[in-house]
Amino acid sequence: MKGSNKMNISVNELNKHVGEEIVFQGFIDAIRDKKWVMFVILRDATGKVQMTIEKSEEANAPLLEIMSNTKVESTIKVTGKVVENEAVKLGGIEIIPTNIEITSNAEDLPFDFNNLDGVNIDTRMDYKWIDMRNPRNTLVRQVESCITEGMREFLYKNNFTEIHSPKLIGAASESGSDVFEVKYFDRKAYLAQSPQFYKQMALAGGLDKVFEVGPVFRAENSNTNRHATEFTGFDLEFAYINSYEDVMSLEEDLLIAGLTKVKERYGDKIKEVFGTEVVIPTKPFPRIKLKDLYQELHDRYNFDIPKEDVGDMNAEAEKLTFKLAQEKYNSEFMFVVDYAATKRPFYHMRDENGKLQGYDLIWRGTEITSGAQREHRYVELCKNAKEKGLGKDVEFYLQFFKYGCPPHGGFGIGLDRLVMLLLGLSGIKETQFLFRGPNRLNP
Ligand code: AMO
Repeated sequence: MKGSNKMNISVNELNKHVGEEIVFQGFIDAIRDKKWVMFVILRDATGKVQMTIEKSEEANAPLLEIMSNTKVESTIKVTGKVVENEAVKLGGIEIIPTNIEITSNAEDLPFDFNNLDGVNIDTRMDYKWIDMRNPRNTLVRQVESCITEGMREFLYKNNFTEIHSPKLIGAASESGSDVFEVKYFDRKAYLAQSPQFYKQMALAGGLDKVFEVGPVFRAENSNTNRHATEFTGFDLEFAYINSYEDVMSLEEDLLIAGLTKVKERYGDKIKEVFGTEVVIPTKPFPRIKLKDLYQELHDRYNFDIPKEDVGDMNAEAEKLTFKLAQEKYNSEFMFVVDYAATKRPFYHMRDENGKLQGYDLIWRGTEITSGAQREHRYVELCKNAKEKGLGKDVEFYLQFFKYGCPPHGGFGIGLDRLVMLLLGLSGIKETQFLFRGPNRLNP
């Protein structure tokens, strides 16, 4: 049976079409076959609606026949009338069909996506497209899209230009240790660990504010709840700054813009589904020097940073930093500054005393950003690179600073981590559209 060629109406638009004949397409969510009537719950990305087929109506016999031979999660095209009915729990409306076409047949599902408790996370990832049908997971994708939209909007408004840098590169982009090597015809190429060098190159090219949202690859063999081998970086860089304070200030505004958008659109739903409050921070976020942070963590929580991490943070320190941020500053965010230059990349600027002009931002116990003023002076940059023992690999990058390059700075946010923390999810596997880790390359 072929249905109408009218435009499809989605669930959230149906109430505008009461009394009209419409076409609806979606999944079959549930079939409740009663003595006198068959209720079919239909679902699309915007919600659920009831389709009601009266058994006493002779004309409905072929429709009932089709539905009796169809399993839930098959997809359907329905032509029918939208009718108001107070007794219907789903929005007080129902569709009375005149034509039904099954557009694809579903087999029995490997698990009940409506009840994911107890379903192994690996099984869920194996069948991600089924796992995603749980409305919780739809919301994760919507929130990720929404925060990206909010942050993008903010940057466009502030005259940033979006760029797209290559992910296949001829030399390791940040450091050689955690880079994926790929065969590139008869030579080697690498997957970009960050758009770092290219966003800076754009500034040397005369664009003064750039950003990129794109894939970042890290060959880190770590199985933590916040590491992936491929994630989405939200990176930006801008020129003519006075210090890394300008960079932190811009990041504050950017996050406030993104979080405000999410709260406006999904705040209530996030609270209902995840039990998490979207808190809009106020400027300025607290800042703390690493040395003072160590002291506070020692005095308050009896925590001392292990020897090998001195000059840097570790996971435990990040957790306690959140506690401190809440207790002392009534903030969920904390900027940590004054990292040891030896622990940070060579492209971060140091002042005349060798003090690093960079920072990390910790949110809800996890690092979400690294940022800095960059060393834009060719001679100093070459010196920093040499000190780190970086030779040939960064030669091409150093060239960007040889022919004039404005003072600048920027940062990179891990978008997956941002969404994970925003929703209070237990890990990055739950958060990413398709997780990539040391043991996962599929689907
Ligand atoms: P960094 O290496 O700190 O800095 O990365 C920036 C942010 O990316 C996120 N992140 C990760 N997320 C998931 N899985 C991983 N394996 C992973 N590694 C990092 C974190 C981190 O804060 N070029 C600099 C940024 C800059 O200075 O502009 C950089 O890449 O949230």
